[in-house]
Amino acid sequence: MKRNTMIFALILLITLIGLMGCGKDRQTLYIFNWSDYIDPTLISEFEEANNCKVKYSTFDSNENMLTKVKSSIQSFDILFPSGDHVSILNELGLLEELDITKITNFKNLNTKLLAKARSFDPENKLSIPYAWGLTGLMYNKQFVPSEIVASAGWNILGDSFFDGKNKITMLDDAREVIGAALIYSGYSVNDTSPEALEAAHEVLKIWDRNITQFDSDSYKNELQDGTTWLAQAYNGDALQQMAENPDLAFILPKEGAAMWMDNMVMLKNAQNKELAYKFIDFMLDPEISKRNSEYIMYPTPNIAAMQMMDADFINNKIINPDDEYLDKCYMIDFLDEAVRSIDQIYEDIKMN
Ligand code: N2P
Repeated sequence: MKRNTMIFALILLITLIGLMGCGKDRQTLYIFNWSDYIDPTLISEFEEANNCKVKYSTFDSNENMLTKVKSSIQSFDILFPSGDHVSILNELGLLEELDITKITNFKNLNTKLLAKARSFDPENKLSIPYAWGLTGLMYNKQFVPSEIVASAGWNILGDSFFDGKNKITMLDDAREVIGAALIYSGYSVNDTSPEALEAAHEVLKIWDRNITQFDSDSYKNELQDGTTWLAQAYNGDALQQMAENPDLAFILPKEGAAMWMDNMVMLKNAQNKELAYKFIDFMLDPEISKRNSEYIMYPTPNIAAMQMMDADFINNKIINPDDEYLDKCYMIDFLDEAVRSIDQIYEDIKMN
């Protein structure tokens, strides 16, 4: 064989081996997260750094996530449930107990928030706090006059200004909807006593006259074009929209708000546990976590990242309300069987 032919054959062989190897080594990580809840550039960076593929899917409520996870033939490696749903997934036996020694950046987490997380994950072994926030109201200033929103509380949802206009939406989430009515009625979002639920139910019947749909995603576009004027919304999602449209604004209702923490969990039947650990660790890197938080506009429980945040982020009262306001907020807790009465009221309101 001539020398050139031999070199060509050798290069061809090396390329073929390389291609075969690459195809075999390139694992896929399946992630299921809330919509608008990650900086997409981080996904490609992770893929490149780990020579892998990430199949990234999104959901718009814990309930939808749970239904998909329970029924899907396609399983996921990592999910991002809220605290109460960490408990629900665990009760169903679906969660992997994490080996924290594999998550070197775990040390960056705020110990106060880890303590809060113990209400749904008693040993901090099933879930890694990812972001937290509050649920309030977003509106379009072009359609809702300032006198209507001045010192607004949750009862703006029943304001006669909106009568017959069909311009209000609430989230498609039983805990959030009943939670808002509970807070307005002077109860905690976790109060399932008959008096509390009765009061919340009555309030919701009034609000419902103005509510056109229970929806956790399309309201974001609808607020831009005037299809919706006022919507129950998550604070960070609202800030993302407000950054694009100066007509949009957010209200932290005066009575207080529901609060939640979303978390990364690994499923017991995850196909790629090692890669899943790498992803969790990657997201906990202070620089990565800072970039992500700035993009999604939610505070991170990563204290090392928070310490590097710009003053604009830290001083933003929608992201970081004063302690005085936080004292009026209630973390949505796991309720076990008692959640059924909340679901029943929600179904009743949706049907009528
Ligand atoms: C992300 C909203 C997540 C907040 N778009 C609800 N836990």
